[in-house]
Amino acid sequence: MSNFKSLIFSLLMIVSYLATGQNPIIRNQFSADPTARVFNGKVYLFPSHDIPTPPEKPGRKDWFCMADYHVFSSENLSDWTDHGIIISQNKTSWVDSTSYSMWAPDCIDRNGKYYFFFPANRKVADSNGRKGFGIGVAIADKPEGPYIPLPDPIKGVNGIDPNLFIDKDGQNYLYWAMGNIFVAKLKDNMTELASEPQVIANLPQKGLIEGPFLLERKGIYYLTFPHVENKIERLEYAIGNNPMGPFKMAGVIMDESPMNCWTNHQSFVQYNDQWYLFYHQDAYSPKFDKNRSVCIDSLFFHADGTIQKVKPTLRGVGITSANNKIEIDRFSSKSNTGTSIAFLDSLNAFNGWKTTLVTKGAWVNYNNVDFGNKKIKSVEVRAKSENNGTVQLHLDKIDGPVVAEICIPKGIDWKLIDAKVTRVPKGLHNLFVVLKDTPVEIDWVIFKN
Ligand code: FUB
Repeated sequence: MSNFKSLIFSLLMIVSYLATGQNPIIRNQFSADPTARVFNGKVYLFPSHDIPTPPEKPGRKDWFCMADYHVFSSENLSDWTDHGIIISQNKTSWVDSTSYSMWAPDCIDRNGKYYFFFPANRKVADSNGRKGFGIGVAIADKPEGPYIPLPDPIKGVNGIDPNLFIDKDGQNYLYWAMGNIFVAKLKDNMTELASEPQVIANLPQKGLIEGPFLLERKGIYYLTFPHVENKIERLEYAIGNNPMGPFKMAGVIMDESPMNCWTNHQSFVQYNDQWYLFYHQDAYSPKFDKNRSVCIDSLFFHADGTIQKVKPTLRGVGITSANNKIEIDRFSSKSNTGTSIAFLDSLNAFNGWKTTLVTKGAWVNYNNVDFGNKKIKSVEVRAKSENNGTVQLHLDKIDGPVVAEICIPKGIDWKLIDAKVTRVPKGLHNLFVVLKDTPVEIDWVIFKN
């Protein structure tokens, strides 16, 4: 293949990659610190890109390691397109290209341009003799890029985790962290401060070191951030009536990670009339929490404007087409006993998980499967069973109508098994997979017309 052809081929491979549904939403790489934004009717995701530490990285090997940023987009919050690398430490002149320090970014549109803000370690000290973290800006005409980084980081800003907010009166604000949470106004060129940085007061004095994200709803300004109240971070917020504060602590948005991931990092979007919380966990790397993965769940407000606590789910958000692989290990609910979830391949977590139904009557439920309006004729299951196990597929309720019964022939290898489907009503249904007899392992389920 010529170089040109191979370049086009690689680009197509990146652009056509779809990470289908459920949590985590990005399934071909680690992703963290998600900032989600709605641009041109689509949701764009600007996360950090965690990688396993390469041998050439100087310093700590058990620390965050990030060399570049990707951008992703989705119209349905289930299928995510990876648009590839937009900024990297090797191609940004002010960044120390050996630092692997491309931490939490943000992006915002202003006057027809897209401004991508990202922290990284400076190559040389600034005019005050400071090396450490600076915050750079890269500019594009489209959310997917290409982004052109400015040659220098923003003057007067030392810190991490930039977050942008444009108020209704058109004033731009930049938030960031460095021991405290800082805010300053930004000029209309989005690249220079328009006011002296000020520390946001009245926030927790201990354990608040990073991750500001400001949102406004119905005249209330919500300053959200991760905070260590106990041992690891949880998501909290404070409210005020001005983007620069004062703010008053208002509550917890998400408790500490059940997987014990030390960090969390949040952003919020309203899309098609629903609010969503983007956050991260360490689902693909439970033993090393510096390799994280972005998740989404729905977010709701109480009538008084306070935020309802969000419980992280595996199912996440969005509708799954019955004609796509339904990964039932990302279940919405399950029986109290008799089920277990494990990696398919402990050496490659990105291959995903399997569900084991162990005891008769054990079940998992996967919500919001769209069966469309064409007749469903059959179902295919990737499964195995050491003793001819059988599962039944029910719709809508655990004791709802049985639409298929699938016998998995005895064997130790994964098999694709087809079964006939009867009477599937059109449209959206919840799917229940119930074990009829002896144990089975299931990778996915897919329906066919
Ligand atoms: O990803 C590196 C750092 O971890 C981020 O900048 C923080 O917000 C925390 O998630």
